Amino acid sequence: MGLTIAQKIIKAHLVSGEMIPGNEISLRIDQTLTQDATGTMAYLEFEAIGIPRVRTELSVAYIDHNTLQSGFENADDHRYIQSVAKKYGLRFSRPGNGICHQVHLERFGKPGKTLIGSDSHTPTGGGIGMLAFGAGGLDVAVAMGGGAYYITMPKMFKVNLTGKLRPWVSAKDISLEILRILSVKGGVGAIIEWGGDGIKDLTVPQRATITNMGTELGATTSIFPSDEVTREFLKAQGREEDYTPLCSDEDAVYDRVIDIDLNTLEPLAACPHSPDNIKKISELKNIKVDQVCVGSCTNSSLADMLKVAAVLKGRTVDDSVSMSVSPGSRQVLTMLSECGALEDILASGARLLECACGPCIGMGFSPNSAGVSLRTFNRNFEGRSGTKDGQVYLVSPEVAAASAITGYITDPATLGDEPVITLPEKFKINDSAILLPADEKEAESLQILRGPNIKPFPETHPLKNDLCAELTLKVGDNITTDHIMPAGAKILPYRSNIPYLSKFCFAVCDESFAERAKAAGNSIIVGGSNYGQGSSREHAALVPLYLGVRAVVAKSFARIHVANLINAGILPFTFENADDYDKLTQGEKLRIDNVFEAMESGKATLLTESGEKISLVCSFSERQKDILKAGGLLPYTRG
Ligand code: MIC
Ligand code: SF4
Repeated sequence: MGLTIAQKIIKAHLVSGEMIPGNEISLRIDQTLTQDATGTMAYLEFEAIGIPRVRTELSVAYIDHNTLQSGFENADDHRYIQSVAKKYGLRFSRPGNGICHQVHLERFGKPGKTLIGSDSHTPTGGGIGMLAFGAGGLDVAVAMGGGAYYITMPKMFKVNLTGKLRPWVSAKDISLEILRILSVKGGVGAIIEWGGDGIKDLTVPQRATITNMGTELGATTSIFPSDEVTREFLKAQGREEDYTPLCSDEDAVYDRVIDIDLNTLEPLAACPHSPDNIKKISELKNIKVDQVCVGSCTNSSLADMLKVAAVLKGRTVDDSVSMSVSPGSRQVLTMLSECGALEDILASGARLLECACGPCIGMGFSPNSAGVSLRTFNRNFEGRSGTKDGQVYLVSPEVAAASAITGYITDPATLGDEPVITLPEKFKINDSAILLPADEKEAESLQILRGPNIKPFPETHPLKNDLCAELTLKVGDNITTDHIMPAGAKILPYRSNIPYLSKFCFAVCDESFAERAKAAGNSIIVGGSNYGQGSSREHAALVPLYLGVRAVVAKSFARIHVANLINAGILPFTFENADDYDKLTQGEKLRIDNVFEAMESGKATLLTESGEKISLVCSFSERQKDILKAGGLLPYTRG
């Protein structure tokens, strides 16, 4: 039987396990990346593991999330990460150099390699034929130390693209269309391979837009073949030698095949507050726009920026609209400036923000009260923008620019012919903002620079056989890690200070949760389906651990979050019968007895205060059982 692209890469990197969907497998990891919001914790964990030098082919520490530096906290964390990178053998991408995924694609990504990153959009690398996964910081720390990365062997989905995108329709619309088809849970447990005749016209940055947003499907990752388009991109980045062709076998078998005819696609939008709440732009009539933001790791390539500049050229942003543009990297910004397109953007009245995540993670540029914000980003979860009642729509750069001009959600086709943009044959290469590590000898004497914002890792507890705890919070379906551990300019500086962060845990859903959980001592959270979707932030597990959460019982879990719960020593259980969710009431006392036995049999019983017995299921590999018994991955790894 032939193999899919992902199966080929998995086979070449398999350390343990059988490639049977549902089985736990582990993979050798060639490259890692971190960003600063998850990086400080990941490097503290790496230090705690105690390995003197990273053992990957390449590890890069990016600074792109917490670039506001409104106090000493971020500056201290950046200095800490820089000193770690220099000592332990990582490259360090300075603040301002760009968003991790964009820079990694430009400068480091290689077809056929494995990459894990402490950021859920690491699958962006799939645009260049990498097998790239988002992971919790601890998993990245272990991989940096040469340890394998464990996943559940996924199913294989294939999306066949036929035809050609019509004018004004873009890669973002393909991402939104697949979200419409599959929903935010439709990719759970699967790797999505993109193929068909239609991909030959998609450039690497367009492909990367699609693999980036595959994260919103809940997919393990997404991948494109490595072909002539890939070679051209690598050549333009001055690294054609990194090219290797990669495609699936003719007789590869897929669990599901989805066809999309590009000729029929129209500009789309994900409406508030979920990336799968898809409508056609043509259906969104008379919606006044207050804010437009172009950028993020989804749509900040040179081509995206040139398109926006071409639409804005000779026009002005409507008086009622505030518009921001954040190029994805210093390379993009430099080239935009050199070709004069930056002038067109500035002349229109748009504001230029630095090459960083910025508004995407609520680092400034929050919308006005109840304001409608059109963003070329990948997530529009409630409150993520920093404005709780902000109405965020996810759209393509083309729709964003057209709407900025008119002040209403606008189909760009109403502006006339789509401007033609030309991409350079060679990108401008200047890696001066990527600092190299010290050599091993010099590294020995280097000091790690720590600031007072770095607080100790939460206390871990070896697992007890009986669990008696209060149900301190009951939440619904599709709870995101932005609900569990919000981000934004006010909180992000404290990513290395779990006690401080804990005050904001679940604040979007229930401001009194943190106090209640602390008072309860031990607690259980009950959730609906797809619990923990969204970001890879392990803080969404470490903070509950700090607050005494010992188990989460849900209808189903998102992949990275459930791994983070286990890594934090928190038990994830699912309802055997989803309707039993309704039988539980916040505030009641719950018991789960014989936890060790339950881990072996895969079946547990939850006893409620009223004497009700609810059947739960769990499925842990031997390794996961040992991690849970030890009280988490850190005590397990330390031994
Ligand atoms: C996000 O887009 O939500 C983030 C911020 O990039 C996160 C990482 C984090 O929380 O630091 C992600 O996607 O993993
Ligand atoms: Fe940054 Fe937004 Fe991309 Fe997350 S999704 S890495 S916050 S740009």
